[in-house]
Amino acid sequence: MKRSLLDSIQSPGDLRKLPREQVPAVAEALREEIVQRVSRTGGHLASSLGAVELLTGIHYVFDTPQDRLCLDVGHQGYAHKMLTGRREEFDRIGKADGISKFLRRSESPADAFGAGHAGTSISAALGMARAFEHQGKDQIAIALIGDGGMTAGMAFEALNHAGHLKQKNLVVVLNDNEMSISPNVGAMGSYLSRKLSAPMVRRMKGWAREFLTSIPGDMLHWAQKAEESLKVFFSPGLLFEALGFKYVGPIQGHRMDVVLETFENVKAMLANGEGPVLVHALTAKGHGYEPAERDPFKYHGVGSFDISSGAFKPQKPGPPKYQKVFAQTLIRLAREDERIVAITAAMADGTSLDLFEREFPSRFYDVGIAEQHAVTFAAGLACEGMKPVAAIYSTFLQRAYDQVVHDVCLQNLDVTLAMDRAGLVGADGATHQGLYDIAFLRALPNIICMAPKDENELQHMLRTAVEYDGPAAIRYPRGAGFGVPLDPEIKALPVGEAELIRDGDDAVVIAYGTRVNAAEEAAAELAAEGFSVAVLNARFAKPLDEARILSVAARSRALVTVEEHMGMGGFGSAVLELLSAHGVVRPTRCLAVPNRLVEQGDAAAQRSAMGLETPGIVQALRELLAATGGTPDSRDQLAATGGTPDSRDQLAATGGTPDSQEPR
Ligand SMILES: Cc1ncc(C[n+]2csc(CCOP(=O)(O)OP(=O)(O)O)c2C)c(N)n1
Repeated sequence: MKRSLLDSIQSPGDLRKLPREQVPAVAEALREEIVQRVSRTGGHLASSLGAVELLTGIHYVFDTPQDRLCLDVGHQGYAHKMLTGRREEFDRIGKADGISKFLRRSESPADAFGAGHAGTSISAALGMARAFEHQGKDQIAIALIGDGGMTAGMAFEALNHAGHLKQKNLVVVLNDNEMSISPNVGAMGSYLSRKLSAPMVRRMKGWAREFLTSIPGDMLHWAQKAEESLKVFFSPGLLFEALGFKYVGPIQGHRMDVVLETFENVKAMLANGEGPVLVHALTAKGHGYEPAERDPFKYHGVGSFDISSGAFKPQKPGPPKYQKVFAQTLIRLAREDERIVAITAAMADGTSLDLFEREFPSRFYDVGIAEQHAVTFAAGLACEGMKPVAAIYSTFLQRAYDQVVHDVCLQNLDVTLAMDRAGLVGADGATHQGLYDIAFLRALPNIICMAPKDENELQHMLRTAVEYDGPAAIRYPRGAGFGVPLDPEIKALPVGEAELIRDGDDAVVIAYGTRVNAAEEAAAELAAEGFSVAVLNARFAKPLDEARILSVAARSRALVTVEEHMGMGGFGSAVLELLSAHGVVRPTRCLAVPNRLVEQGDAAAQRSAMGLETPGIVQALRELLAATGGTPDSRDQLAATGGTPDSRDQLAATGGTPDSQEPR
């Protein structure tokens, strides 16, 4: 790579050694390098280009990392990463052992706060600012948040609190590009809109100021009132000032000179005890790279692309994505039932609900980055007889847990939660893993939880969920399905009924969701060795098909469960709880994600390493079968533990029968 001005910058301290006149060139070099690097690796292009000057300005003016910088989401932070010693590591961004696409405290001391989910930066920065005050330290905390992030309720909770505390060492920089991933939603966005803050407003404020200085003293009071009124009517800062912030802006966020001057003024304001301060910067997503500027939505998160044309590498045609099957199914169901409405929290494209919006614009809601509101809004709709389907990534639903508990499940409301990106998410890493939802949902009253084995079953599950009169959750993964044919007729499945895919009595694999396919392959492999292994597609983690599970377990020597979820509290745990409640003891292996932080990496490789693919299941079965007798037909160990393949005694003693159909 050719020599760059950035070569001399390994830390913000190095940046601050440069004369002020050179800072615009640093911003330019960063922009060029972001385009270069992301064109090879993929990543968050448009957001990062839009924040180059703001990040450069913050690091130049403030004493980072002593002054703490908290980035909201962290996806806009590539310039920050490059200015803090991680430039050479970009080739492994999002890859196993590489740098994160978001922020991790463990990655750099410059990442003051870990991030990946939106709306957290102001709360975290306020906590830090407060800690400095407790500790008598003279440090500043800065939050950089987008107008999308600002639609998160948490951001307002933090602003409200910061204003109340009159937090003098806190700066919030609002990076306002009028975009979330897609165009931002809501009154807040329009309120901040540059149309309101147009030059006319500034001119009027200027006239007011001139007027103030030209009038005699006794009229000053009235004139000040007049200026206040102007602000009231025209300034987008009114809200922030009402919340107790000094509002600075709107400034042009791509004019490096303006950005530097503004931050210097803000620093002086803080020194003068005038904090907290909110800087409102107007920016353009994708700024400086024409294709991204023209279509910032398309270039929000990209794969590799050709810099000169902006063209992406053509994708190999493959099976349809779960997301598309989900949206197309919902469209079909909505054609039949006008009570169905669809809700997304700023992920219309990611969930494919943009397809639904096209056909049913008035029955589609993008609520902004507001998962909590999305769930309770759905609850309200359900109270009045609508059938809301909220498609929320598994990881983002975590934020709305109490809303799921208190507003949906406790009241037994007819809400469908479509949990997208359930399971391992690959390059997005730890903050985005969908690995906890079975555990956090199955404990709740009234809700039913299901996971399809493939994209065809997803269709049927969606109908099942929508027709079920109560809360229903479906988890399905990111990306392409298996390419199975889609049944033309979409049928509701019997709630709580598993599907016996393959019978056998040496062992049984009970698989949940997309692991069913691997379980089938494993059973086939063992069949070639003379073992007969049953495969049960559980379909439901709640209610479990208790009768069927107890029946297959009772006639097997060994049992394996498999799921793409944390082992603790997951589907396997549910099966073990059932077996133990009925005294059915079988050597069991629960194949699941181990209870540790799962970082970014190739999802398929991670699955293999965790034993969740066919070889892992085969190995678990072999080990269990060897430990319970070894030969295909030996049942001795089973007999020794009190069970026989055909004995139903234990079950009968506990009131269950293998074929009983309840509870469903
Ligand atoms: C709680 C949560 N919900 C959804 C997302 C997905 N998401 C990532 S970036 C983004 C848009 C952020 O918009 P904004 O803050 O304006 O930043 P910009 O990309 O416009 O710079 C969304 C919705 C998330 N990270 N966290």
